[in-house]
Amino acid sequence: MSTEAPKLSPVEKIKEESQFLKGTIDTEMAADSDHFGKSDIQLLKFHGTYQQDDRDKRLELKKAGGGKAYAMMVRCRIPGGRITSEQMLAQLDLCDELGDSTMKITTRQTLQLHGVLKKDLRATIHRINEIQLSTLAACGDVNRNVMCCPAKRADGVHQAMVQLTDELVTALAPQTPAYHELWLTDPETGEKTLEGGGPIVEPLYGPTYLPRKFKVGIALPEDNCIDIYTQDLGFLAVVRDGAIIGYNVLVGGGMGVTPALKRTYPALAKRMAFCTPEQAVEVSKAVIKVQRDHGNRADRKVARMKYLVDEWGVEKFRRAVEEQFGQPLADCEPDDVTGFDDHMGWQDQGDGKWSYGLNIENGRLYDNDKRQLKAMMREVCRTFGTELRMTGHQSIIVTDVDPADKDKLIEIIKRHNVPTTEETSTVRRWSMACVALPTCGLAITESERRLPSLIDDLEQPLAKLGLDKERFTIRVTGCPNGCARPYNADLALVGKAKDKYTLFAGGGWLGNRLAYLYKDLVPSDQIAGEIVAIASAYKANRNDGESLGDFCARVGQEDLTVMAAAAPTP
Ligand code: SRM
Ligand code: SF4
Repeated sequence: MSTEAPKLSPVEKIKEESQFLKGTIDTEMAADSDHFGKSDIQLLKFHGTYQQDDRDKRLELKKAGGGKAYAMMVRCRIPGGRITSEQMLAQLDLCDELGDSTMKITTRQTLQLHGVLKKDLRATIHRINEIQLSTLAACGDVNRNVMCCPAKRADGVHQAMVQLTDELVTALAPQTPAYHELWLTDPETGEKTLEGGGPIVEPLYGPTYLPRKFKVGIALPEDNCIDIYTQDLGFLAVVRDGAIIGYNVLVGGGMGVTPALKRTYPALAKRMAFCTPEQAVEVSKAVIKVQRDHGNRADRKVARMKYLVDEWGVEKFRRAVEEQFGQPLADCEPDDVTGFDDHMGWQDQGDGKWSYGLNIENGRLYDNDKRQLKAMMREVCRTFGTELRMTGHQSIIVTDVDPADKDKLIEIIKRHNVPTTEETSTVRRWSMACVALPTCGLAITESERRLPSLIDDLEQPLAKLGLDKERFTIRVTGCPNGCARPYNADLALVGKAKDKYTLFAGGGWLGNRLAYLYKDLVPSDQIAGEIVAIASAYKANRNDGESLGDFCARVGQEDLTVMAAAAPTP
């Protein structure tokens, strides 16, 4: 048997030779071309930007003998989805001036601009930093945006979670000065135009960073709105007498799968150990170091930490973490996920102020003749000037609303023809879709552009079945990578082939169970019928108080197929 170490993936070499993510981005940026070369595309991800092309235009451009309509996606890092009104206004200006005039609230509580031309990239990232936001580590083989329950509450529990979020962001951020050199320095004079940047060392990551992307989330047992079981590293708050005494640490969640490769699969995180609030940052560093040193750097398809956790088993993984941490950790407390609050509608903050969660369909902010979401957002920001918080379901919470101003907020929303949360059907409110076409280079099918009409087709039949108030998640993605976390939803559609989807059932809104493959290659125009049949079977056969996902999980794929075929059409 050969003892030779497996050949490293090409991305490892790019990282190693990049001088801490500098590469030749600067030279390429100065070049005339409308797009970046292969190596720099990989490095740019760490700086929060992806090179894409408008896929709606591919055919037309090909026929005309031209290239591609290249543009950059620029993603911010917005810990816990917290953003000021000024920052939101500036982002909206950016999307109009340098982007494609729309903005996307992502499934990890942050914002994405699309359609930024290469020539405008430096100005875009520079302006984002001017408003005290960053794009560093929004993508790439590092820790990404830290998710945290976005509810604004006057209690110590939520404040402690926010504090941990910020501590993690600082502790796990890359230190490379390349970011500041590239985006925050005047290209002509070399003068620093914004402060920042450390020495050329990465004490946590080292020169080749992590084998793959890494994601952290913080949740409460009764409120798993950030989907803790899908994170590489999750901190589940353990609350006693109204205070967080520590966290159950979960490791090795992840959604991505390549169906043709049996070695890939979605996985729920495993409960590993308990840590105190004071230990949490060092524990997260220890977990990252274990993945840094032992994660797979040869095959990016199995490089996420979930594969290491599974290969070793959680006990061996825990021992390695404890070794890095320098002392043993306590066992998990019994606390586990029991609820999920999407924070939509009015919620009392407990300090005399109110928060209003507004459902933003698939997180897309745009203006057209029918709806003016951007204009609405601008007026809300200018009128209230308060902090906004983005949710893990691609929606937004306006915080700190005075009770006397509640009607004013609703009036602004309605005047821009945006449905209030109360006017939004339950099925629409609990659905979400990833970006997919036309910008995502990996999309196989439509997702964000398909879901609204699918929901239109479901609303009436669900009402006829008396299920219009029933809460269940429908999540759609344009490929199996799972950006809208489909594999733990009640129902999910995953793009598999042109206009065909795999239908999954049996996850649940709690997020702690994987769904099973119900039907493969369902044509787009048959999806609504399939879902209505499942809903009808659920109506006829459910147990008292049973949710849709629980029902599907209980009966299983075969029986569900039979029941759905026999269920009356509403
Ligand atoms: Fe994602 C890749 C969009 C959350 C799993 N994701 C991509 C790329 C960058 C496509 C690419 O690599 O070329 C997509 C850009 C599309 C576009 O046009 O903007 C993309 N992912 C998104 C967003 C914007 C979806 C959305 O509509 O909100 C989300 C941005 C989150 C953020 O702000 O950071 C987004 N992606 C997720 C999530 C959900 C989560 O993190 O909670 C997942 C599943 C969890 C996980 O990571 O396992 C996810 N994205 C992936 C994967 C599969 C990773 C894997 O382990 O196999 C890829 C492909 C890859 O990395 O190779 C991917
Ligand atoms: Fe693109 Fe696939 Fe992610 Fe959707 S799930 S954004 S299609 S990579």
